[in-house]
Amino acid sequence: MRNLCRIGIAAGLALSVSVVALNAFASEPTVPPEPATFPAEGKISYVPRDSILEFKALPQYHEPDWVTEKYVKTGKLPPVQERLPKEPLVFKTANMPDGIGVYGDTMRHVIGGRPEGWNYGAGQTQGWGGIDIGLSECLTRTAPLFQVEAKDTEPLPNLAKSWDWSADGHKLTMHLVEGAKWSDGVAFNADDVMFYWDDEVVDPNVSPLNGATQETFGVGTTLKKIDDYTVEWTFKEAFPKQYLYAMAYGTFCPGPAHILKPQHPKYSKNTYDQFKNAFPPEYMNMPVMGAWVPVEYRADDIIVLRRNPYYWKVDEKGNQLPYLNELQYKLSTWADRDVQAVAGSADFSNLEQPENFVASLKRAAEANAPARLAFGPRLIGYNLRLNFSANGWGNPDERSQAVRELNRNEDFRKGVTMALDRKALGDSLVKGPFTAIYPGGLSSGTSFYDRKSTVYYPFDIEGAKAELAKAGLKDTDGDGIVNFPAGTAGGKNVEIVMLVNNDYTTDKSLAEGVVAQMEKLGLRVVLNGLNGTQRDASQYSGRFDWLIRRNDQELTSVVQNTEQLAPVGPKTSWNHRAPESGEVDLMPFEKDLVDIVNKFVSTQDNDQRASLMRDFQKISTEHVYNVGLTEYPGALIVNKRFSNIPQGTPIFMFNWAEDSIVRERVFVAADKQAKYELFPQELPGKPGDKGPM
Ligand code: BQZ
Ligand code: CA
Repeated sequence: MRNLCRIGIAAGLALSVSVVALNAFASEPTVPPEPATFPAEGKISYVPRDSILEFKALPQYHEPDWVTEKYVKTGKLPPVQERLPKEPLVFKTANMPDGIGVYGDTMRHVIGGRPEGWNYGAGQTQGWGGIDIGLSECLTRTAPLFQVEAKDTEPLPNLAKSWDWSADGHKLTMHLVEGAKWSDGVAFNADDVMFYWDDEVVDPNVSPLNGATQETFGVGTTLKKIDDYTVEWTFKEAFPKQYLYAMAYGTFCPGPAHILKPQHPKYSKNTYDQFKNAFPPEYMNMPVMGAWVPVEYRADDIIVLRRNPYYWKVDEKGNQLPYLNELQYKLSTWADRDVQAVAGSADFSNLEQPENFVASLKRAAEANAPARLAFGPRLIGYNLRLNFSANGWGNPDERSQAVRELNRNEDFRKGVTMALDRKALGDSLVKGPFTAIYPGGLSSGTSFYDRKSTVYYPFDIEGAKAELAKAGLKDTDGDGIVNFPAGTAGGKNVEIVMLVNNDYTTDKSLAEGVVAQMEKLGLRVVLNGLNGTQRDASQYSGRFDWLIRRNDQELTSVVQNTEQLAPVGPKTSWNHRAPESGEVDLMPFEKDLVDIVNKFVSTQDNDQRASLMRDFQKISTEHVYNVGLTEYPGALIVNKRFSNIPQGTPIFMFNWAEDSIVRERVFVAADKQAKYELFPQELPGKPGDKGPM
């Protein structure tokens, strides 16, 4: 009896299991598995925020001897103390890993982008890879904050040397560095700040690079000039200290108004296009506040920048920075950047494409390896983003409109996310402990991440098909691809156009993986592969159904680019914006996300902020606001001859490592200096000159 009974129970169990399988219910949502550990080096030694820099006058100042000999003594430049502000920005020696540096040498970058021109404020890229980061100085600075504990973090002063809140918290008075000059010797002041705000951010016909809009600083926020070195913000919320992050790189980096304003349509006969294109890559010596000025451009070959003789930062001995006389940007590919950095023919790379991990690790492990390679936290992630606009953003045709309606259908989104075998996607990039299952939402490497608040719909192809059926999709002509319902887009097969950045092997690998896995689900995905610049243009204008995009700061730091977490304004979300004339057609769960982000911005209570981000993570992953693909750690590769590279610098957090390592403080010890400078003892010329002075 006992045996029979046991068989009976076993059979019964088997039967019940198969019955459940037959119904093919979607597998229950769960939390993502604990990611594997990997060999992360470089523990960060945290420091107090105010141990990094200060503004103060010093008893004396110095410059490279050749600048004195060749330029000051010949009357081409005023003495260095006249080229510095009353109180320059002083980097504190205690925060410099290798202390006070010496002048000389160059840092050789390799980039995969190409310069459109120097008009950053009107949306032109200079090719990325740190070139715009070095040229653009912004009101505040956040990248070096990776070394400051999250709880006592506030953006660092930069062009804004200090700020005060009004008693009611609705006004913020900002004091600008006094007496700083553009690289052509013209004074920097509030007119530069106001031109950027009024004529590039608020002007609806201009979109600065990295997409700042008025809503980036809060709906209804205004800014006005008080005097040459004082501006005043007015906010709807009280004490929205969060916006100090938006005043850092990417979103508040003013250009030279004395050069830009005469070309702006408000002050000239130029069209907006003519304004945007008024400073092509060939236009040399564009005035900057950054440490180096472009003096040479050879298409598809190289951009060379030379030290800015008016740079407004010094070390505690009064040495005017930067220590490095030159930066080079070799115009190649992103993959080549890794190869050249480990080989020693270039000096820097953010190792962010897993396809290069093994070869880079091998080369860097060799005894005579020219470069140091150190992994940081898992902060590089990719999302598949669905265009949620059903009211005209990007002017969709009938097919694309029908896809957007599907994108807005939660059953459809669950089907898509459950059809993804994320383990296979990660393994297709690199085998080993690096990649992790990433359902979407905040990066697991950010301090706001909470795995238990992250909803993960596990890989379940049958369950995914059942979700598509619930969304009303059937393969009515039996060719393996589901069809739109009759009367929608002609009842044809569902075809989805997916925008991808062709400049990265990783973007293409993931895109091909998604296409293959969606085919099994019964969706036809067609790739639209464009280079970075064209991809950005198509994405900003909403010309996509689906988009594969590497995560930006809002998901890797939360406090930077926070407005990009949800459609808090007409043009803040990556995948849901307003059409030219109209509102963002928010879905109910998106309204919840917008509320959470707005609350996050206007509270400084750390516990409440952490709780709000847990709510954000739960709602955004439960409703599949974006479809996570994979995430993994990046590694910083820097040539061993450089000093003052902070231990454990992440390649990406508040910003990229080109910002976080504070290049203006990096130096090469005299006995290690190489003869790589292409314009030794040269300084930038006048704006528009062909080359160095
Ligand atoms: C880092 C970065 C510095 C942009 C860019 C590029 C653009 C995107 C993104 C990265 C490159 C490098 O990223 O990949 O390692 O050097 O430049 O800006 O992907 O196409 O639009 O957001 O930062
Ligand atoms: Ca079909």
